[in-house]
Amino acid sequence: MRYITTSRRHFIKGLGLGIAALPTFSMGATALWAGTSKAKRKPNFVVIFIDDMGYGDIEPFGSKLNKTPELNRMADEGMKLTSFYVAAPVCTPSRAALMTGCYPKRVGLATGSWGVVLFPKDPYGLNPKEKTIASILKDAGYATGCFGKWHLGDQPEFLPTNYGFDSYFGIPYSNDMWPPMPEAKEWKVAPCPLPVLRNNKVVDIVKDMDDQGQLCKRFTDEAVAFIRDNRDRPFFVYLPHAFVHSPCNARKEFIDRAGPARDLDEERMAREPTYAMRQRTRAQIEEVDWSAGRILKTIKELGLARNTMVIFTSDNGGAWGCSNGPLRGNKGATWEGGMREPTLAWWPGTIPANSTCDEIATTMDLLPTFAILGGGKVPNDRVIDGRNIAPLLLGRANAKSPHQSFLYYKGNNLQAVRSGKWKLHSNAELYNLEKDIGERQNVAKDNLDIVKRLRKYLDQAHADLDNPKNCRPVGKNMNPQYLVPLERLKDNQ
Ligand SMILES: [Ca+2]
Repeated sequence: MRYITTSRRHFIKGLGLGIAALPTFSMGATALWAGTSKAKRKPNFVVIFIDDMGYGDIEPFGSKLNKTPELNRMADEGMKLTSFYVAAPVCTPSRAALMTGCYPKRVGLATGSWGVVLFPKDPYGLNPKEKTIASILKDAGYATGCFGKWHLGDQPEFLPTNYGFDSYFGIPYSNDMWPPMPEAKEWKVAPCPLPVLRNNKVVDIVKDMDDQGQLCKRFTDEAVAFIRDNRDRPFFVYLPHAFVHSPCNARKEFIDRAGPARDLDEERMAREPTYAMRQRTRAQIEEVDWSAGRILKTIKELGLARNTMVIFTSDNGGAWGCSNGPLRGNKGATWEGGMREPTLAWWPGTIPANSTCDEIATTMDLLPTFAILGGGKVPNDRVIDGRNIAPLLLGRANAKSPHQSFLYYKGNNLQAVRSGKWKLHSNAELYNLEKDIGERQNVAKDNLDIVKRLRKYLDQAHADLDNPKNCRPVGKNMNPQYLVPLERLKDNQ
């Protein structure tokens, strides 16, 4: 773990504790904040989850194309996590892992019923018997809200209010699952409308690209209102943006500001839509930067900054139009570019300012970490793959990753494992990520002992997660229906 020394000092000072007085986490991480003068109540948690944004898409992670001043400030005031992973390189399983603290295969949702993700009217959904971050925090007295793209099932029993969310406003699946997309013809579903829901009720339809461009603002407005309404009690806000997933559009001011890609003329952009996509993606990235800034500003205005942890990350690697920086591969791949995410953690006075953590951490860790910090109960009647990363986030001296190994699954297929700086692919390629973050030089033949050690992790994972007894069943609805009757499609076109 690498910290900037001055930040560490600032952190200790912020807690009002000397190094020797820092409690150990075996006492319970709650002791760390409960003992401080300003943090008598439970901390609030906010997770801003971007869709399809890549490792190199924001300035704190090296973007030279996109302007992200709000995220720059968030990084200055918080921690940059440079080895933070999602547990799948596409939407649905990645979200299942975040919500449950488990590998997607563990909860039966490594894929949709017939595709790599859930599609409209899919009979599968996250099993409502799963405990989620929201249900655990709700049981611990939190107000809980989800504002944005869900994508863990669109049947009524699979919507967010069944998993511990008091409030929901958003779209039930991806924003490209709508009639105008040519791919719709190839789906095993009718070209169905893209509905907007409030709790379990359809309240609007995303009809055109102008509507698409408003989604970031609408979800942000809802999240801000929820935070204001619940300022006097602990809250958990999950803000899974539909941006920057295709079809890409943003509000006009962001499109105008992005302009044509800097190194390309307009004629070429018109000729090659890839470049137009890049410009629109840039506008979207700059709008989610605005969104993050608005959330942080609201928290500061309400005087809650020293009592609120905000995590900013993405659900999988960058797709078309995005940048994965130095990483190899992109969305859908188990190369680093598919699963390592540009992640920031912010909690002024508690998470050390302007710090960087390169230890392995994952979205699965947020469930146990939030449960412990929020006085909730980590389920002990089932396997949870995530671990408490509060020691990393809070800057405990010499804190190490709680993961001996991290597994890279593509659907139900185990394709790689990382332990420390080493990553072994199932085809026996070995990379030293510390020296070779781009996975260019296979060093297996010079490190046979390392290959052997990591191979054991793969064998253990097969023995564990290939055994159905160690996995839980997916939720199923044997008579799935479209959320919006198809006749309404004509009314809205
Ligand atoms: Ca995604």
